[in-house]
Amino acid sequence: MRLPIFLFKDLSSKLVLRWAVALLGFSFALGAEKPNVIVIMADDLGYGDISAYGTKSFQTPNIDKLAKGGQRFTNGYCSASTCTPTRYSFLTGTYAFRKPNTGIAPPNSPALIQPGTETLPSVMQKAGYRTAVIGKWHLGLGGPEGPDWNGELKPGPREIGFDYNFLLPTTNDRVPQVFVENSRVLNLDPKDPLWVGNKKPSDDHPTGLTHRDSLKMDWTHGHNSTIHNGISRIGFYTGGHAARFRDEDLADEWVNQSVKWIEANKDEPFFLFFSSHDLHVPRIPHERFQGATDLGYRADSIVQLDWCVGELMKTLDRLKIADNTLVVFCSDNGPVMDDGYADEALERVGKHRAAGPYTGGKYSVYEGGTRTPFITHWKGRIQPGVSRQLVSTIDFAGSLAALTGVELDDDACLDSIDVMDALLGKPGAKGRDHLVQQDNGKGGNYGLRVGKWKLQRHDSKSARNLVVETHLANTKVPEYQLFDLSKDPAEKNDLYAKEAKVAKRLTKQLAGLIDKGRSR
Ligand code: NG6
Ligand code: CA
Repeated sequence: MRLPIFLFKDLSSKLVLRWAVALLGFSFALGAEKPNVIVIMADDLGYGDISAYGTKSFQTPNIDKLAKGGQRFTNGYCSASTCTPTRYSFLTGTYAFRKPNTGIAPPNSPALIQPGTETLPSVMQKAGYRTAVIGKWHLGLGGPEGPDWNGELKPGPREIGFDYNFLLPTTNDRVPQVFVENSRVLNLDPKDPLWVGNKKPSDDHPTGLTHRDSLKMDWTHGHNSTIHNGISRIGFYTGGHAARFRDEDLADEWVNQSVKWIEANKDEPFFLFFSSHDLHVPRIPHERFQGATDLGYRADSIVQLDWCVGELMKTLDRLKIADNTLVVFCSDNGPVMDDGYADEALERVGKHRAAGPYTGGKYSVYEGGTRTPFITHWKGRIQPGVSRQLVSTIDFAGSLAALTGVELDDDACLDSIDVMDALLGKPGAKGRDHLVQQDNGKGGNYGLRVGKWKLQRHDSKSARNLVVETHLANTKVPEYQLFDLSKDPAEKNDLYAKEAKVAKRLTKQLAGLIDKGRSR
């Protein structure tokens, strides 16, 4: 029996199509690589804060080793100069300024990333990875009414792509001092429920104001509410005593939990977001690191962070997975000296310049706010060297999707660019051609980096720009400024009027990038 010719034709073209798709998929999968990935994100670490980036005031041998054996970026950025917006865009691949309420999250903040959002970890899950976040979260927990501290803290990381989480909920200068493992507060005694709020729970509740003399580290601004471990914090809490940790033990806990999780997942591709709290305030390093430097607890916390990096790398070597693991080291925003506690960071800074050659730091859209240490390391795979390519923490979603063979939906990760080849240090590989920087997202302060040019835009008249070299200062700046970073890395010489053509082009480009709602 002969099939009618049109049916045969139809069948064959369908088959050919199917083979073509299968073949394509096969070659795509062949091209895909699935190394383990660890992103180590420091907190408030500036461009000049480690010896590999120039400080001579103390040593960071483990991070230096990472830099020496991998690519050390001199144009590596986080996307914002405070924590929450950088972390939001790191995980979602979308600039935080596109979303309302993504500034510094308060203790009772609801989850800022909604379930269903494509995220860096959900991309990795699609690629077949096991995923975890261990350390500081600061992206809110729970539904619109905020976290149910004594119940299930959902949505949280596990609803947006992480298989496992072991967290400090916000920052350690904010209440409460408890760990969240998956969706629950760890070691919580139901007979001693945890209450968290922004009003004093009773008249006799001790605070940093009423019991200032009892504090082991004094506050300088804010941070004068509930006291735990001799340190007063932002916000109030009662109960949950069995669940509370000591500030001194945080770094050890992150390392222990990470080593345990890596050991348990070493046989599958894994993605670990190691979210250090060092060197955020209150800077209370473990006793064995107190006095490690001559600069006080701020630099001692950097040495503690360096130890953490060393422990993670040792673990990879011990498990013989270092040559199959891409390690990234970065920061969530630039440096700050006095961020609310009297820890002598400024008094003992000496010749150390936390932001390196750059002006500004945390809270600022000067380069010091977002240009930070940025290192990629993959033993045997990334050739050691220094890269001048422009890369940002916002690019990991797009870059790792490309590496692992996951196709991003058009409406996902709206600003995450595939710069994987640059991250891997491939010769001739290009990074981004532009990058938008922001501060905390409330004031409308932006930076636009294009080649050697840097445009600043300050929508608010009272733009805050903290200059770390001297003291916390509110500097008044014009609405627009333009700098040539090749000649003026410190952004001192405003060329906005003199270079009118460039100024006009970049002003328009920045407005377009903000208004268009996406840049990918
Ligand atoms: C500020 C805090 C500062 C720090 C920052 C968040 C005061 C006076 N200042 O509001 O200490 O906690 O928020 O830092 O309370 S971040 O790195 O998490 O963005
Ligand atoms: Ca931070």
